[in-house]
Amino acid sequence: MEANAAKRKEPRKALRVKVISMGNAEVGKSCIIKRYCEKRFVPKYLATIGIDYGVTKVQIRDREIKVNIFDMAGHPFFYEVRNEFYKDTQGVLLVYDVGSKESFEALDSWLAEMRRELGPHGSLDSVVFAVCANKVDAGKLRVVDESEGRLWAESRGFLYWETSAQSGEGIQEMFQVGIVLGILGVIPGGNSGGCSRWE
Ligand SMILES: Nc1nc2c(ncn2[C@@H]2O[C@H](COP(=O)(O)OP(=O)(O)OP(=O)(O)O)[C@@H](O)[C@H]2O)c(=O)[nH]1
Ligand SMILES: [Mg+2]
Repeated sequence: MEANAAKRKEPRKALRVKVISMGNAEVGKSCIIKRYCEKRFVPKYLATIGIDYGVTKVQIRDREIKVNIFDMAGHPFFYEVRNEFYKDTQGVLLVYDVGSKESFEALDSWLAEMRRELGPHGSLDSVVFAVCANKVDAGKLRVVDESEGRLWAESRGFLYWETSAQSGEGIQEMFQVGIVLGILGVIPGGNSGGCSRWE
């Protein structure tokens, strides 16, 4: 009886999840993360050098989730730095710029890079991918339309979101509903006290 009472009083351990960002340089990965974590937008381009790391907390019912975000540089030059960070990833922001066909066509090579780094024993099956069609605010400059992006994502079993780090469109939903709830759905033990693989 007493042991049970003590157990009930113990604060529940925060669940930790690991999320990475992937996509060509300048598509807006860092701005999406900044918009979500700091609710602001920086118009000036500041290329990520290697990797940026940050952690943000999300409350899902009575449970605190610590979302550890590794924001990767998209420039090919940083390949050697990026490849260390793919393992144990649970959620991926896979970002392209709707004004750049090249960034959309590069999505497959980003998946290939991740697959290659995880090696023959790694698997993408339990990873949650949120494809972000970013910069939807840019209006007439758009060259990749929604149906094309959505088809690419859904044919691979990925979630698709139209986002703008500038206006904030889609960002909150993509993170909360797409990434965090998506990950909790695939973690063994879910949000009922099981530990993330990363702990
Ligand atoms: N109009 C518009 N511009 C954006 C949006 N998101 C990002 N940008 C701009 O695009 C440029 C690149 O943004 P970043 O977030 O630094 O791009 P990144 O993908 O992190 O680039 P790397 O770190 O080099 O891989 C910056 O000038 C941003 O202000 C958006 O939703 N709309
Ligand atoms: Mg960046």
